[in-house]
Amino acid sequence: MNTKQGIAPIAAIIIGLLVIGGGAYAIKKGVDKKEKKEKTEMTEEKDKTATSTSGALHIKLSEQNNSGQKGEVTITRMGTSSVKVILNITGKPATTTQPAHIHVGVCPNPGAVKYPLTSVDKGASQTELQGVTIESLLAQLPLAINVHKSAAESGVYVACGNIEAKATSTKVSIEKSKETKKVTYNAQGFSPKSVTVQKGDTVLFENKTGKSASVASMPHPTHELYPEFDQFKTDAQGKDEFKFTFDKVGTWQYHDHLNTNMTGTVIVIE
Ligand SMILES: [Cu+2]
Repeated sequence: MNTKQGIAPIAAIIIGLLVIGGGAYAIKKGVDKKEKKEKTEMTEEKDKTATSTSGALHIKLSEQNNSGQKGEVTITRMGTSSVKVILNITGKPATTTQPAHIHVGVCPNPGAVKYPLTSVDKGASQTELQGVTIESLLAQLPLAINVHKSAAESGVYVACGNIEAKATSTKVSIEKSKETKKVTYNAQGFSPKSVTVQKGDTVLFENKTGKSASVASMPHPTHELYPEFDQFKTDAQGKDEFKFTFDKVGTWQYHDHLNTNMTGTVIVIE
């Protein structure tokens, strides 16, 4: 906790500098893109590639009311008129599902619910918001994402984060270097159950179940959703550590081939 607080101011300065440059660029890009839409499809396609890196919003959720819970939200584009909101809570596990919403206003006391999200279950929630775009969200700021203790105690907030325009370009700049994210697998299952990475990033699956396991893409038993994503087909076969580099954008559900009830998701964004 202390270390995190220690680097926070430095990170904030770096982020600030990136945002000043990146934000202005992103805004200009956005305007350019709109204008180009009227032109040929080829131009549009080319432009999309150029701006796709600014296509995600990343929001940190801070602990509220000593809940022991904090988290992370990624909002990505889905097609042209909807977004996917992926929320992960870390820290103290909840004993029940936890309602989550995008509210009007700012933390720690946001106002009315603007968009309900899927309740957080075992630390994870995914929602598709139809008719909502990253641009329309940014146009409605201030907005905040809030997680509640339980349906019964929805008045108690456990984690909250403001949606900020700067998040658009920041994440991209920081994560341009290839990252490795860790997923731990134990008797309770995969944790975090859903991870979001950028194309080219690596996920390390660590088997702590004490039993043999083999991570593989859905569906069982063919694994054809992402055939290469199959521990048994790699040199990590039979090992307790399996590293896989995701170079295909998409939502990749997986399971333990030897215990098919155990499932998880890797979301790969541009
Ligand atoms: Cu399988």
